[in-house]
This record gives sequence, C-alpha cells and structure tokens, in this order.
Amino acid sequence: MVNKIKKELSQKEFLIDYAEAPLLLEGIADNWKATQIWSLEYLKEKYGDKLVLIRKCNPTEISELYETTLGEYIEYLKVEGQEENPWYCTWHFSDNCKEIFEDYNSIEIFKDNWIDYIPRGEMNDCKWLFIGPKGSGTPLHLDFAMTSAWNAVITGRKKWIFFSPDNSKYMYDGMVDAFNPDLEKFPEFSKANPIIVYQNPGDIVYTPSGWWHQVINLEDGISITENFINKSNAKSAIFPYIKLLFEKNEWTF
Ligand SMILES: O=C(O)CCC(=O)C(=O)O
Ligand SMILES: [Fe+2]
Repeated sequence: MVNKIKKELSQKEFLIDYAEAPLLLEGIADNWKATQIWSLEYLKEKYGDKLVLIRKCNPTEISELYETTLGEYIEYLKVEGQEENPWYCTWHFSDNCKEIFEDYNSIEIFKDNWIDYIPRGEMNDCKWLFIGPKGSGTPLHLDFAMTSAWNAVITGRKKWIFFSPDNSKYMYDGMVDAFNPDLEKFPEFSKANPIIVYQNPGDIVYTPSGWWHQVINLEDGISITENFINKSNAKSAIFPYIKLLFEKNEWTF
C-alpha cells in the first residue's frame, strides 16, 4: 500500500516520516489556478504557438523526440482515435513560457530545490508539463541522477507502479513493461514487490530518489512535474548530479 496524506506536511514531518517511500498527496493541488482553469482548449488558445517535444510511447523501447507546436499536438489529440502507441508531449515551459509558473505553486515540502541555484547556462531546470492521451505514459525507469520528483495531475488520471531500490535486481534495467510483463523473457521480475498508485486531478505523487516507476495515463490529461535535489535526497543524489553537470560541460575533475 502506498502512503497517502490529505494535508500539507511540514518539512520536518516529511523528512522524518515520509521521504523514503512514494507518497500520494491527495487534493493538495486542488486550488492551483492550473487545476481550476486549464483544459486542452485553454492551453491551445493561449500557448498554441509554443514549441514542445513529442515522443511515441512504447513501454519497452526508447523512442526518438520530435519538435512540434503545442497547438498542432493538441489538434492531433482531438482527431486521433486511440492509438496503440500514441504520441506523448513534454513541454519544458521555462524555455519559452515562464507565465506557466504563475498558475501553480510548488508545495512547501518540495519548494526548496537546489537545482534552482545552478545558473541556467550550466544546466536546465527540470520542470515540465506532460500532455497525453489515454494510453500514453512513461516506461519503467529511475529518474536521472538519483533526483526525486513530484508530479501533479491537472486533468486526467494516472496509474503508477513503483518498486523500491531493493528491487533493482529484478528490473532488467527498465526493459520490462511492468504493467504487462513478459515473464518468459524477464523471469526474475516476478520476485519484485509492486506498489500501485492511482492519481486524480489535484493529487500529487512523490517519487523518492532511487525508486523505479512506470506510469500510464488512464484518460487524456495534463500534468506538471519537477525533479529536485534537497535535504531529503542529497545523500544519494548530489554526487550523480554534480557528475552529470561536469559531463555536460565537458569539464574534467
Ligand atoms: O508520464 C508521467 O507522468 C511520468 C513521468 C515520469 O516519471 C518522469 O518524467 O520521470
Ligand atoms: Fe520518472
């Protein structure tokens, strides 16, 4: 069973009781402007000309990214019937639309994000909007550089499956479709202990550093996500992250 909570937590409560496992924060984003007014039509009308990235969803293969406009992508959502491997849209909105920041507020326990202190020329922030149809989602993975993340559903509904860091030996580097595993190809996967989470609009899901997860959108939907490093995960995340910074800039130690 996943930990669930309906109220704002203090930093202290979070660090002591909740930081080490996935957490469903129910209804915590209900009063965000985004949750109250966003729809596909609204985003298309306001931000239809913005450039976004799209990729084909395939739970067992890494797919290429393409660039399009948000407006064109939302048109695609309207006209396409349900495809087996639909396109999923990722919008790194701080590149071209900082206005989005006005429509949500990161909650107290995730507010302090040390990635925010890195000059943007060195490294991008890790804040995205996801837009996708029913059946879209993200294959089994670990978030990069052992960062943690929060993800708020604005519209739609998501199903998550989590596996603790102890289960890494059964994960086959994320090649398994955890919702529909091929146990002949990946027999050890049957030993893993899944935690399933259903997320509704206004709910935030917290993914701790080092936890495997896969996500599927059960309905067409919009979500906001941020990866972070702070007190809660500094011990495991800070070194992989700094290493990544160095590699990205081709510096040497
Ligand atoms: O598709 C999603 O909502 C999950 C996203 C996720 O896990 C990620 O971006 O790391
Ligand atoms: Fe993730």
